[in-house]
Amino acid sequence: MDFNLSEEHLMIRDAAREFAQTELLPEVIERDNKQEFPQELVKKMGDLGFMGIMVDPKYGGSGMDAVSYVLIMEELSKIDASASVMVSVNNSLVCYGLEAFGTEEQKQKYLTKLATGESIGAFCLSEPEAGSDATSQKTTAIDQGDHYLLNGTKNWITNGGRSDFYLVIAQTDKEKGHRGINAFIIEKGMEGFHIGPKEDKLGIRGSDTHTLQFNDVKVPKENRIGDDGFGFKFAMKTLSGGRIGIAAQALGIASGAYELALKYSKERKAFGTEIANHQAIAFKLADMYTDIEAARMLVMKAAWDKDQGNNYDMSSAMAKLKASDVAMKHTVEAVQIHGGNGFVKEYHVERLMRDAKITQIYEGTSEIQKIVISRGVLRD
Ligand code: COS
Repeated sequence: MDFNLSEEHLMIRDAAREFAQTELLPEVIERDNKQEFPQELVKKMGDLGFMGIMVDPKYGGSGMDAVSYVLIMEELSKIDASASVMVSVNNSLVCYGLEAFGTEEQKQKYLTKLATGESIGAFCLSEPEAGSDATSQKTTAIDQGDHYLLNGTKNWITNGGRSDFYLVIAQTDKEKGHRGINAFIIEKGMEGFHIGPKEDKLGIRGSDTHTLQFNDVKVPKENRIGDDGFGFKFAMKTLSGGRIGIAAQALGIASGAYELALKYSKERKAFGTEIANHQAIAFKLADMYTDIEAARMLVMKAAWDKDQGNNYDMSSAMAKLKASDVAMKHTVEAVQIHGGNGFVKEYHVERLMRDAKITQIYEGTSEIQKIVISRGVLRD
């Protein structure tokens, strides 16, 4: 057992840290206020290889492992969770989904652009009445011989307005239940595909979240991913890796808030000394550090499982459950340590607290993670 990071991993982490400090930090508050994320920054992340971290270089990716992915996600998320969710969705839902299950033609046509950051992707599973209950898809894709006819609505789609390619889950044969669900690649601009208004959110406000509408969209047969009826398993397998990304995002939000609270507590004075010298604050820092380290172990274990080729359904669910709870709990504590300043935007911790909440919700709520974990425990 070796808990040390390799030289290569340390270099990757430092590159992500440098990028986050120099490129993301300067205008992160403005982006949160204005609810936008500029295209130049997406391009820069693409140039650094952050948009196709685990993709084979033959498809334009960086060919790194899942541990590297987690390290990059943590560093970006310490500063800007809106940037990191864009990276996470593109990498672990869209690129992974296409690389693992797409045809060679689909990889050449779509993955090569997504992995370099030339194009961005979105993953469309959630619906007004099917988020956690993912088998209850109301979006339909009816087989018309040489194409499918897609109709329905998808909600809370990350990268929804700015993506070029969308992986859309839809019900082809209702009689067959989850075995009648398919996944399709939809291109922006296809007739009948409409992008709805942007959501006004509590957190990750820089990230671009939309409702999408599909009205009689003709989807060519070759845009289906996998065999007929593979769509639900495609979504589940892809989300297992996505949960490692969101767990790493939560870890980054927590450790970013911790670092700010630690620094602040060594500078701010009260009762004649730095507040870190008061046990009330020192114990909070101790709890934060311990919980963050515990979350890091679970996140790294999930990434390691993926790199080893082990099943990571359980480990990714445990990592996301733990890291998102730690992020929520300790961003609140970071605000508390900052006192009145914690409530003010320029100190960053209030944004991290708002950003933390979504990590307990998207890519499977904490309650869904407990379903996955408890089923695993009871099966063993
Ligand atoms: N990998 C491969 N197959 C999987 C799988 C996985 N991780 N998880 C489930 N499946 C398969 C099952 O084996 C089953 O197939 P068979 O009937 O052929 O055996 C099928 O999928 C249905 O599984 P199950 O019966 O467990 O479905 P449930 O309706 O009980 O739902 C949960 C299972 C709750 C785990 C699933 O719906 C889920 O993860 N929901 C949350 C989805 C989500 O993350 N939404 C957020 C929006 S996306 S940002």
